Amino acid sequence: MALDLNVFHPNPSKPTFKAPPGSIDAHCHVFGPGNVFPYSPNRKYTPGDAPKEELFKLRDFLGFDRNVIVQASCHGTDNAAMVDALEAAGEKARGIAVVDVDVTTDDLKAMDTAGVRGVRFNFLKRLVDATPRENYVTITNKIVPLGWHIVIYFEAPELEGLVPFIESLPTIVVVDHMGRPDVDLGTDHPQWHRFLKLMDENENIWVKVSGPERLSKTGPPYDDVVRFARALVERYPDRVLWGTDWPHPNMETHMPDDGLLVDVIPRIATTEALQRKLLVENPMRLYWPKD
Ligand code: 0GY
Repeated sequence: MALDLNVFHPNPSKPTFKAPPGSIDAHCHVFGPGNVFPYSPNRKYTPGDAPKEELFKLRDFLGFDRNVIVQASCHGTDNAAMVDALEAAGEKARGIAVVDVDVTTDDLKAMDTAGVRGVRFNFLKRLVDATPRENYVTITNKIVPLGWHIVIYFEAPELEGLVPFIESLPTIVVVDHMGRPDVDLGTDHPQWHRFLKLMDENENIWVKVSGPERLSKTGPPYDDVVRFARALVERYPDRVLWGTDWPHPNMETHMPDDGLLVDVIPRIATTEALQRKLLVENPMRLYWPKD
């Protein structure tokens, strides 16, 4: 039976790959439930509910220890559902918020106490209305004193125009989903080289080798995405993160089996040392530096 593309996979397979102890899913979301945490009136899509209890169940089932929960556009700048999940998870989760330009220091400090460690700037037109660049600069100036970083989401064709802005950011910048390359163009294409150049020239830029289910043209087991992710893990072993992207909003072709997504990991991080960096050491350094 075809799966509902608006709802996460109801019974993912148990991964064959055993994640190292202390592994972190560094990109996932919580949605609602809408009757407790209403979706934003400005949202571009309405997801099926994906509450914190389901996320924590999946974390344990996949053999992971901790989550980084990223505020998704369907909740706008109301971070309540994400913060509620952080508070329920205690030391087992950190968060990335989306904030308005007039966010106060007190608001930011309260989120920091709950476990938020950064903000997300989203440049995808299908997800958000454009934010004036000066607002991002104002937000950046507010979050840097807290030691927070910036998660940035864009698609590869937009990168060239964003480079001066990205390179001006005075903190760690984490790029979502490998900068969303067109995988059909291959790893010899200028589009991919442009992204590598950005990473090569800026040691403060990290990248999530996540989202094969979004980038693949061939579908599971995502063979066409593996060489992109593997190239990043091998070239920047200390600046890569991995995440499920659960509960996978806006999928058009299939709802991924999260167990199969975990089984991509040993194909992109091919040694135990690389796997430990990707899943434990790097995210610990960024999100739990005192542990
Ligand atoms: C993701 C990707 C998507 C959605 C969002 O904030 C969001 O709504 O990030 C997407 O549709 O590509 O990372 O969840």
